[in-house]
Amino acid sequence: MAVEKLINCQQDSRLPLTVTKSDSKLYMTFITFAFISLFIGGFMGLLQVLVRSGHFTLPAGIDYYQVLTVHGVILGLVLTTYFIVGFQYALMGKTVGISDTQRRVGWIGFWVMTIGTILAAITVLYGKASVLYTFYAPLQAHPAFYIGLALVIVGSWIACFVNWRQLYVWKQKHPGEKSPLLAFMVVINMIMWFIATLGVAATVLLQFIPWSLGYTATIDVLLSRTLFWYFGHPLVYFWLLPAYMAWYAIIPKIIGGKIFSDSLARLAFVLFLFFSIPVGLHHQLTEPGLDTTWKFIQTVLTFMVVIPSLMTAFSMFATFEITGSKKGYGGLFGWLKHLPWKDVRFLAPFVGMLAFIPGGAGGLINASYQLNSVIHNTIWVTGHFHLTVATTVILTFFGITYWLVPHLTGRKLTKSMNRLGIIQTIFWAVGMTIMSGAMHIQGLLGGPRRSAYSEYNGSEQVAEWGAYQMAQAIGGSILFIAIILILYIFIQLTFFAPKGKEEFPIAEEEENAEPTPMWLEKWKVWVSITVILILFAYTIPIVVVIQHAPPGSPPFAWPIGNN
Ligand code: HAS
Repeated sequence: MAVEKLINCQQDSRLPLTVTKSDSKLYMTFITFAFISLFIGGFMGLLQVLVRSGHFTLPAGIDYYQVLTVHGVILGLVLTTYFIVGFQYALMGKTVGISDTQRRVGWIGFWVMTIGTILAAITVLYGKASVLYTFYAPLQAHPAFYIGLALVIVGSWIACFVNWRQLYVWKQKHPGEKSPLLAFMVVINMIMWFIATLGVAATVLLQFIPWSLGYTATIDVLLSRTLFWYFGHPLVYFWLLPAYMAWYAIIPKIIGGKIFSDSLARLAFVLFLFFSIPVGLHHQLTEPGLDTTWKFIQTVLTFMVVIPSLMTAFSMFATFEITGSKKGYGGLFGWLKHLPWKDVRFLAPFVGMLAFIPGGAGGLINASYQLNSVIHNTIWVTGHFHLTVATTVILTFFGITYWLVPHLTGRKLTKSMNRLGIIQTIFWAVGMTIMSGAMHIQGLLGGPRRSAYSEYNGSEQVAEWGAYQMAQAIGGSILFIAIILILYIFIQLTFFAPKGKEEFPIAEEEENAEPTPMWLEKWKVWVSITVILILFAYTIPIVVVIQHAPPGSPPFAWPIGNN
């Protein structure tokens, strides 16, 4: 049995490693880029809700869809990817270390991503790529938009390779030891990201770029959308998993507790790897040309990916309850009293957790095949993802910012900044409750998404939409105030807060915790199962789509076939 277990090395014997100035510079550059994106994207969001209220017209002939594209691309793709890569580098650096070469390669990744982002941004700003963040064909953008996106993906792959290498080098030096939990989680997230982005890279390189360059006259729309959603759903877990890293391994330390179960946390992440990808058809349930059997199979797989989130909820409740009872708080809800409500490092992620209860429930509704026909393409879906990514994930990212940024800049989170952070969290929660709630209701009344002109269907319900659109404008304006607040806090923590030492809180396991089983580190097995599941869920649907490609639109263009 002993062979079956890894040495259950307590993390405090080797953690945390120190972060050098050069390390901080790399991590902070990614995070700063994310906050600049938040300002630009958030401002576009404000313009959108104002336009949709019907009481505001965009000045100087600016196009609504241009604004919507900037909002989606810069918040959904740029902010998230930069923050996640920067945060994950910090986690890896702190737990397994980063070498000079790895840091240098990390910088190459940054510049590749940034050149790509600038290229894509220029096309959008010139009005040559108003195709939204999903860039559905047959909407066509300037080739530089797709080339820019491809570079962002390649840059993020460089980060994948660096993170994998970091753990590999550590493993060589620590034979027989289990990898630190946070490093394990980062590596899983990056494996998932790499496999997922192969789909979007395929459609961009083989379909969109040749088509936008004029090598082909048409494009196979269904194939492009299927490849996009092969990537699009794991994209949302790429956002979620770094938040879960903080919930599992950082929040327990902040509340004065221990990790509930190292094994459970790892198992949840392995399940995310398996089930995040073979589920993309649940975004295409209303789409003709895809067989209903395969849609149903992917619906079932979608419900499998709910399980690791339920495990996470269980784990969080257990952490709170055990920590509370150790501090002497008894009774069914006594644990609630011990939580550090006045510590914004805890409060912001906790509000994110609360938002994920309705956010996750909404996801289950979306995924329920028949119910999807009620909400698909309505603004309900926009409400759903503002609760999940724009509340659960982003509030956790803010919670991380409150300690990570001062830790990296050698400053302190002062009492006044902490208080301002609490106000920021409240503004965010209130603004989002109003905006997202109104979006959900208007969606149920049939209000469309992705559209500035919501009066088109002429039904009786349209009259009811006005109030909800106004509520969205109010909620969105409160959110914009919250964005200004977090930017102010970020600037303070980066440049002006008093010098000092801020903790990098990494939780430990219980002293008498059961050793984590050896099999949880069987990387080759996990990747093989993931690939088998993907091949099972996608081979036949994609073969059928290619076989039935419309005349004159080859599935893949140059160099495979040029019409
Ligand atoms: Fe989703 C559409 C299904 C989760 C984001 N989703 C979207 C889109 C985005 C998005 C961006 O099946 C729009 C894409 C587009 O532009 O078209 N989603 C799901 C399901 C889940 C889910 C089943 N989504 C997310 C997450 C996102 C995200 C996470 C971002 C981060 N989603 C869909 C479907 C569509 C969709 C369809 C397509 C709709 C259509 O027709 O277009 C699940 O992963 C949800 C599982 C979550 C739970 C909740 C667990 C709760 C926890 C909190 C515990 C709280 C604690 C605190 C501990 C089961 C972990 C408690 C304390 C107390 C005191 C109470």
